[in-house]
Amino acid sequence: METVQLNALLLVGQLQPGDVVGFTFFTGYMAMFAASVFFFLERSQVEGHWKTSLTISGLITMIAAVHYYYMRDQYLMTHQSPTEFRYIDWTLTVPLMCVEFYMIIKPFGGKISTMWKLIAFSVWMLVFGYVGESLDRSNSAIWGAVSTLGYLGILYEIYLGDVKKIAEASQDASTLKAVSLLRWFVLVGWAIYPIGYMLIPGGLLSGIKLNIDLVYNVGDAINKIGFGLVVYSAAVANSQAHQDAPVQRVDQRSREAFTL
Ligand SMILES: *C/C=C(C)/C=C/C=C(C)/C=C/C1=C(C)CCCC1(C)C
Repeated sequence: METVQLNALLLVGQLQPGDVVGFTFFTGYMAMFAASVFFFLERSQVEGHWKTSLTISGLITMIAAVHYYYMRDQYLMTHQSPTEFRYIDWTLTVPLMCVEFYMIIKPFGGKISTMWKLIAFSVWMLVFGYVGESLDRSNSAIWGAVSTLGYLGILYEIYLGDVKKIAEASQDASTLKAVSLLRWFVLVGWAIYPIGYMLIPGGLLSGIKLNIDLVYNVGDAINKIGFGLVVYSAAVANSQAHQDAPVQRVDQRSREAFTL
């Protein structure tokens, strides 16, 4: 018992040479942390509702940073997947990404019910994913299929449903660009997760020698930081467009004054 405790103590924070997965837990932690500081500080550079969008981007990476801190230690001690922390993190951050979509379309008539639909689909996706990955691993394929229905629901909403319709009706260049880029993250970036999930023994890709945490860690870095950066660049572009507008008006007025 004592040796177990001592070993546990010694292993905390110890990264062994060649531990690629452990490496990505450290990198992931630091990158999420740095991204949060960036998003929070940049709030002052943008206008109006974009401030809230940047706050949410910062919260997403901050929540992830805290969970990476715990996941990293658990992984180093046990060399097992920290599945519980992983799903707690996703349960908080994925709905916040749905809120980001809502925040972007809200000024153009986006409805709160659209946000709740997206959140409901994401909770469905994650609850059944967790059942398959932790509680009933021998049936992971079935639970994975059920979970995928939630993922498809999100894709439907953003590619064909409310989010698409309102973004198109907005005729606002930076909103359209942000929505179409964020959609790509959900279609391509989020597809990394079911691929990782299929590495579970008995899954479609279980024959492939690839660590599931490596896949999830790479997915998280792309999707949480990349997603936040897209929101950030839309925020900057939109705020600059707004700042330029009054300047042009003043210019015109002074030109008129001059000609009079
Ligand atoms: C920051 C974390 C993100 C964006 C996590 C996203 C997670 C998913 C899109 C997970 C999807 C899954 C399926 C579609 C089926 C198999 C089970 C999951 C939960 C891995």
